Amino acid sequence: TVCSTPAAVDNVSQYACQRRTTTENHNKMFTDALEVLAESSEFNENEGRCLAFRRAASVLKSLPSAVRSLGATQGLPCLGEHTEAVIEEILQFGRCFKVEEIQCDERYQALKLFTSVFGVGPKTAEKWYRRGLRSFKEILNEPAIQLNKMQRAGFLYYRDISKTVSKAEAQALRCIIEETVHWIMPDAILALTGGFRRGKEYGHDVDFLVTTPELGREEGLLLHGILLYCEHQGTTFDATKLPSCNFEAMDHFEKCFLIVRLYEDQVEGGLQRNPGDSRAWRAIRVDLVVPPVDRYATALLGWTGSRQFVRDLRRFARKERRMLFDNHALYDKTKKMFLSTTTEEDIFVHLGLEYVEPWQRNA
Ligand code: 8DG
Ligand code: MN
Ligand code: MN
Repeated sequence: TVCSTPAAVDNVSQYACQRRTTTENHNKMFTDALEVLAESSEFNENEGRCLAFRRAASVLKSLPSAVRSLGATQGLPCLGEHTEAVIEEILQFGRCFKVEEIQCDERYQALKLFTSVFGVGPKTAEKWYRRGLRSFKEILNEPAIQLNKMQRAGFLYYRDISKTVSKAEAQALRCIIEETVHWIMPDAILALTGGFRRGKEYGHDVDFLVTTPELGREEGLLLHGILLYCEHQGTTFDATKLPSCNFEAMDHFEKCFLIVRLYEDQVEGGLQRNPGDSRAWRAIRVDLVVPPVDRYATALLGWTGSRQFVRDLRRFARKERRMLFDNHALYDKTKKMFLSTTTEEDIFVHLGLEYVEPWQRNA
């Protein structure tokens, strides 16, 4: 045989929630390519293909070493023939021609650029592309285009928020938000979630969960003083409507999609700045979610991500356990009852899964 499968690669689960995936990706060359293919499928509204490429990339991210031959991928789940072909091509030529073709494609480039603006999703991006628009300048100079409040802020702070956020910047924001939240409510609980909770060094935003020890007091918990922009969504959560027929990705908790100002002297080691920018501050994207305390664990698991990890946790619950899991609750369809979830560990125990630490959820 050309290559035997290393022992550590045996029995890789098809579910990301049964794999341990750190931030150390030994197969970035392959996963970057697969993510371009996934994104392109998404732009073409081919959800099945998009998911297949994302699953394949996620499996490769979990491997303890780099794939050096096609034989090494033998027995791995979720690698379809398209993915195999991509891996083979990269192994042979160091690049994938299909990926390069996509990256040169005018439509892909435009949709990627447009969706990089805060408040612009694939639908809006497609609409602008169909109108013949190709650049920000063309969009901003087109009188017929009505930007909403979120998109206007997205363009206004584009330079800053399209740049990564460092761990030090996230930490500084945590202190500021903590101080503000505690000033309003001294016993409030604040948790850093998202990529930074998973141990990532850089992120595209900073995600927080806020709640109060006493149920109900979290209602209307508002922030003042540091907000440049606030896309506020009041709670639409209704416990009597659970379990919802389709346990969804989006949740009903009160939340804010923010852009906040962070000052130079608030960050240890200073700000990440654009060249030539001498301002004493930068704008940063922050997500703030306020679940009631009895939903804290499910919300924390959902908002810690990664997206792929949580997606597979839901799929595992549904397919393997006849349970429904989302940001609000864990429901057992066989017993027809909600399961008590005080901590993340409880959720893993109910699902019969080994606990996976946040830093191992980078699927
Ligand atoms: P990054 O910001 O460093 O790029 O990575 P991330 O922190 O993992 O991604 P994110 O886009 O900030 O999302 C963090 C988690 O929040 C992710 O698992 C998805 C989850 N999430 C929900 N509901 C919602 C929602 O309504 N909007 C967004 N943007 N994310 C949500 O559970
Ligand atoms: Mn994030
Ligand atoms: Mn976020």
